Amino acid sequence: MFHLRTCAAKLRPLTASQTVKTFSQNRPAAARTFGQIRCYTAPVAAEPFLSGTSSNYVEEMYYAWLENPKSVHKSWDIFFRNTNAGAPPGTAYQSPLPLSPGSLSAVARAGPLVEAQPNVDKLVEDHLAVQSLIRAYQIRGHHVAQLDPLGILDADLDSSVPADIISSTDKLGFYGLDESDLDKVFHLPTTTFIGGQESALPLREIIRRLEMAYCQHIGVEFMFINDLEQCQWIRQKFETPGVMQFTNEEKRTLLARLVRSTRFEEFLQRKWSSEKRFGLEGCEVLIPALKTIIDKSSENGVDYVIMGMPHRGRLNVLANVIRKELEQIFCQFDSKLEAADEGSGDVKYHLGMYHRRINRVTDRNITLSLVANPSHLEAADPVVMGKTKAEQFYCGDTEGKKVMSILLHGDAAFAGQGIVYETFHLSDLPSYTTHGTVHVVVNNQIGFTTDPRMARSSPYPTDVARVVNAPIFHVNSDDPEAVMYVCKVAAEWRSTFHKDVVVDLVCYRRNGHNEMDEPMFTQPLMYKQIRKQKPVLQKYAELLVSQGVVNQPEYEEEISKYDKICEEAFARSKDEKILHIKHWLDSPWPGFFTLDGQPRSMTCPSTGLTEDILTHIGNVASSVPVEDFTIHGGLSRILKTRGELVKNRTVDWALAEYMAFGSLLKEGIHIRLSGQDVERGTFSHRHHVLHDQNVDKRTCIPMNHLWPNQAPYTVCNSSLSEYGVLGFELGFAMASPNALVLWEAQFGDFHNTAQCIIDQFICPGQAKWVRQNGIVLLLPHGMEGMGPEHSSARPERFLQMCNDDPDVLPDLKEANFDINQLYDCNWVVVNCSTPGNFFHVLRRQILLPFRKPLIIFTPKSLLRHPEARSNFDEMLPGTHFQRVIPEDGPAAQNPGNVKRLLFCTGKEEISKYDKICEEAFARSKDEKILHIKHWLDSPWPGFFTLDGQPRSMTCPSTGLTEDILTHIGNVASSVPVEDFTIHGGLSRILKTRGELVKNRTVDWALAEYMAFGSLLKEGIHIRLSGQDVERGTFSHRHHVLHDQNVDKRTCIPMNHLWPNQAPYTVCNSSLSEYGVLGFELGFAMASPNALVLWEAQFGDFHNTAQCIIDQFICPGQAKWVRQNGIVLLLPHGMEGMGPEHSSARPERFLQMCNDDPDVLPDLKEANFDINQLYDCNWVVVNCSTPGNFFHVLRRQILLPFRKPLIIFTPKSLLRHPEARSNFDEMLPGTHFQRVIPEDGPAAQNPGNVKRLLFCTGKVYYDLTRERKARDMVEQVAITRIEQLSPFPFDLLLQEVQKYPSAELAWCQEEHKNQGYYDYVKPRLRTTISRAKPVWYAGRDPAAAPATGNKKTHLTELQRLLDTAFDLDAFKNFS
Ligand SMILES: Cc1ncc(C[n+]2csc(CCOP(=O)(O)OP(=O)(O)O)c2C)c(N)n1
Repeated sequence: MFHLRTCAAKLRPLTASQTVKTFSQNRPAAARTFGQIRCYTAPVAAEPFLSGTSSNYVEEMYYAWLENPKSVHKSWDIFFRNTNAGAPPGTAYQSPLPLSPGSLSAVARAGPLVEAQPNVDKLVEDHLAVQSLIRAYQIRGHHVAQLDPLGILDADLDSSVPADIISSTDKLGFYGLDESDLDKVFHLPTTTFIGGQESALPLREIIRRLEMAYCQHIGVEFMFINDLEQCQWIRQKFETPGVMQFTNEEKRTLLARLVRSTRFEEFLQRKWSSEKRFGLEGCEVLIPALKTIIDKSSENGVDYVIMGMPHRGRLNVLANVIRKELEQIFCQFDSKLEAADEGSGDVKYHLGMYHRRINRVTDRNITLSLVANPSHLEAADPVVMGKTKAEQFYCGDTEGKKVMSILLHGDAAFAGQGIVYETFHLSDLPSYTTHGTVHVVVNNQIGFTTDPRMARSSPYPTDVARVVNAPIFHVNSDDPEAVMYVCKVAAEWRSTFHKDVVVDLVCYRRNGHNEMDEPMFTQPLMYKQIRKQKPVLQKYAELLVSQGVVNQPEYEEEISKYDKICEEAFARSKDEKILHIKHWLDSPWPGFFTLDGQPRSMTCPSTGLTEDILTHIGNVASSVPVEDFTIHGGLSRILKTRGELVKNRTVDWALAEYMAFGSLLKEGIHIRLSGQDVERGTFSHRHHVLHDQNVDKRTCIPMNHLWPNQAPYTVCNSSLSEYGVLGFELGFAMASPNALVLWEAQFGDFHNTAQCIIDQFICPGQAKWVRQNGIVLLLPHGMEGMGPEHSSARPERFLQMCNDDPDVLPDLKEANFDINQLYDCNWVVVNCSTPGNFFHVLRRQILLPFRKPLIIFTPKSLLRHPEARSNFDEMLPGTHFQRVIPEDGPAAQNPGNVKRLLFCTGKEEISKYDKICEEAFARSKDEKILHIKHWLDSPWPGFFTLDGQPRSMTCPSTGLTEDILTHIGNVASSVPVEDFTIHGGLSRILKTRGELVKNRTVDWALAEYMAFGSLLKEGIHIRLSGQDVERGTFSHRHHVLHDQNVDKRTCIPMNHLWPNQAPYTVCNSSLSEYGVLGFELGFAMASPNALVLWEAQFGDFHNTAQCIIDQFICPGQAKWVRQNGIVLLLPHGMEGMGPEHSSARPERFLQMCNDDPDVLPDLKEANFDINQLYDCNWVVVNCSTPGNFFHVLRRQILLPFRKPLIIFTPKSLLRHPEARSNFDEMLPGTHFQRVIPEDGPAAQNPGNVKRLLFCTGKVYYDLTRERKARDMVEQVAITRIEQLSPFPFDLLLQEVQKYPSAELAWCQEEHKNQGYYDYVKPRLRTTISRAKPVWYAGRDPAAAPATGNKKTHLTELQRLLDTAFDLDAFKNFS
């Protein structure tokens, strides 16, 4: 879209003589009042005292009043106020008071009366019109600013010009003005600075200056800000004429920075042309932009900048902003680089950095830290904020003058991810504010393959920032000087107001999402334009050469100087043999470890305390340590009870926590406890903040009155965000090992809305990023009849993620066994049954010589349970945390008589609370039957029988006739509309598809096509939604074709399959998993006759929607009798992509299946397989062939009931030449194979088979390749489990029985505590009545889902294969 340029361009420029000397010229420089502009609307002529001759005088009065109401006589003030307030004609005037000296001076200033102006109303109206015109530009000027460097898009997604912006002279009519008014001079209101030294200008010039300020390459969005002073500040920065001037020196620095940014990407492209690097091309200006923000902030006193950023341009930022040595970066491209220390080696796009250096512009010290980040976009936002807050806290920077944060964002992620909003809402909370973050958006107007129109509903991607009144500066990134200017203003804004600000760099992405990706498939016209686009460096260099600021040889010299730096670093990088991940630490903890990074000891002192200390803390905890402070009567009673406990040398839960905290504070350890309602405690047991009942907002925190010179205690009720707040506290805990940072969930189950922080940072943080962290999670947990919503913190999930091996007994005699175990683990999980033990574990957390996250399941009823008390004796010096509390009753006296040893953890069985529940239950007995079905929100009329049963318990064949397969195949490989030009690369893809169809074969994409296409024929609506699903993340699907010649013309062949077919909806979603999965679940609720699928970009991203999975999809039917047939497609597989992209966490889905691993169902039951499906809570499959994928999709609809279906989908198999299925596998009579048995030579002579390997999914292809290479096709059989849950006991029993002499082994690529093993092993053992062991061949347990080091990945894979085919591998264990 090309905006109509506004009329000022057509108007004559203002000449010197036109700067008219007006009546107002002699007035003193405006003492601007910043008051709201009042509208002078009353018909003035109706006032009795107004006549032609006085109107000039009135006009003068009016102007004087506008500028300062006090400068005119009170009577005039009242008059203007009244008219302004809409007083009817004749009523605004009130008799003047006697003239005061002040008003006389106003009269005097009016000077001699000049020729009468007949129409004072018109004059006033025109002035008001001009005022609203100015205001219109201030509010809406950005909508017409030229922000898109490509000149074809609208940054605000709207091509229209607002009615009140003067895009042609006829639009003056909107204001009651016309062309003849253009040369009239208007007085300027106090709310504009366009006049500079002038206080009046001709209209023509007013419009021109407004255009210059608001409609060029900068679009300023700020008029929503409630604070007038801040608005004025911004207006002054952007409106003052000539404000955007740069010295030649500044221009040369800018050019040099652009050279570095541009040439760095070019260098990488030259050296590693087939490597992904998520280059910055199209937004090279980011580097000078960040440097400007840092320079300006440094000038204003900042000496520590903490940054968080996503993939785009990360390497460039590391190299040119943080100044990581180039060789350290270049060597990361060497896949053979070995890791010297622990850590995933997935360095390039994820690891952080910490660097202290001199800022060359300000000559001051500056420390820069880039926080390590996972692939989950925006997840690092709150972490950066938390770290910033901590650094501010530790250096006493209470106003954020020394430490600040900069967050970088992509446009799609900024708009899509809810965590952005949650983080903004922390920005002004007293215990969370970092006093302003500068946000920089790399707004390349695309998210992977998705257009902004499909990715957000707001005009700009930045609108989320408006909720906190942050100004937003949109800027065309092809104008480097404009960019520098807004960056300077942004930095000044932060240092002036200490509030967030957003710089929106409107740019483009020169290549595909990564350098391997073809963007023309989906954005043909945009990319045609991009191909023509001159790089910004070239443009700017030409400009400076033309201005004589530099000459061509100087420019070329600058380039070759930097190229040489790169080349030399490249040569040096070849010497780097070993990767020191520790060099990539974002938060070193100086002094905590030895110089070579080891703990200073491997012991932990006693965590006990002297009686004195316990008593002192207990006394403070049960008192009000300030004068004249009235607490609530109920609280007095609570404190009194506490006091009695202390007297009796006992503690309950709250007191135990008090003692732990209070004693650590004495030892100089800062404690920070944050979470929803933590100050009082969700269960009203804590009361760490006392509230004066008489004085509003007067509070007292006794914990801060414990000791002289104690460390401070921060306890803070948080906002209602788990994701944001847990991320923040994690960041806080990162900054120093000498603080105990705790996050408490309101109930434990709410942790899943922060699942991403747990999965991506807390659990694997050390393994991925060599970064220890001692954060503590307090998760209230316990089955107390509170229902599914409040009972469980899901301990199983935390335990499954522990990195220890269940099958390996460690050396129990090792010195310091317990401490070593702690040192080796990824996190510590505890569930205390006594307050004393809770006290000890909290103290141990700090007294340990290293840091590990600590997950504590905390009780609810035990908080008040009379037996859940500990004696001081359990907490005295010499005592410590008891990992196991042994039996100490009579059974322990006569252990020989004991018949059964019960193990348990946490809450004891019989509690007072249980009794309360029993009583309530007894009362509820009058209600005889609860018909939950009466509470159904979406009945599916006709789908079930009248009594809600399935209409059958069978499923027809899911096969199709050859005709149907061929027809769908043909459409899938063609363009079914006329005159439609597709991309050449896509033509080749479709041609290959056509050949597959001719050969009666399908690959993954075709199999999906056939499943969808055939269901559409049968009247089933299909809806596929998710990020970039139209093309497919792996560019394999291509369900939407894009005409290469006509903008936005698309074709969906799937909708051209059959006459009267059901419609197919395929839609790229916004970058929100939580929102979109929830939406699709809702869509699937409405009717059972639609196949609704949500695809994750990569399977691991499902955890930002964990709440939808945990609360709705998994237990929906059990909780709400509501079936749902939603399908989740989760790309999964270990392909050396690193920890961020490998795993969809199958173990988590399998762990949530409701079948019992120890119970063998009745295998002879009729329709066993269908009954199993009917009984399960969801179905989990991992197909190894396209044909089976086709069948399971069709089965989903042909089943007579609905269950959620979780499919782990492959990545490399999409193009694997062996991952093909023949039409024969899809013909009528065929069906989904829950198990695919061995069908090679081993199956011919099953008696000879020595080993039966079970596996699922892609690893099958690795196994068969290896088996062939080792010539073991006779000895080893491979059986694929395609439907993991419900577990195909029946078919697997047949398999095992077929190979009587075979050892059984489970093979998986995933780490041992992940994948399928924990689910499959006990069920396989149940199948065979535990007659044989089920061995394991695969990776060891781990905290992170994969290594990021290619070499390690391949070594691990080979080890897996070696174990699988070494027939002696398990000998030693038998
Ligand atoms: C939470 C999350 N969901 C999905 C993805 C997959 N993903 C990677 S990049 C990308 C597009 C990002 O677009 P944008 O934010 O505009 O940044 P750009 O790549 O254009 O710089 C997506 C969806 C992700 N990394 N994180």
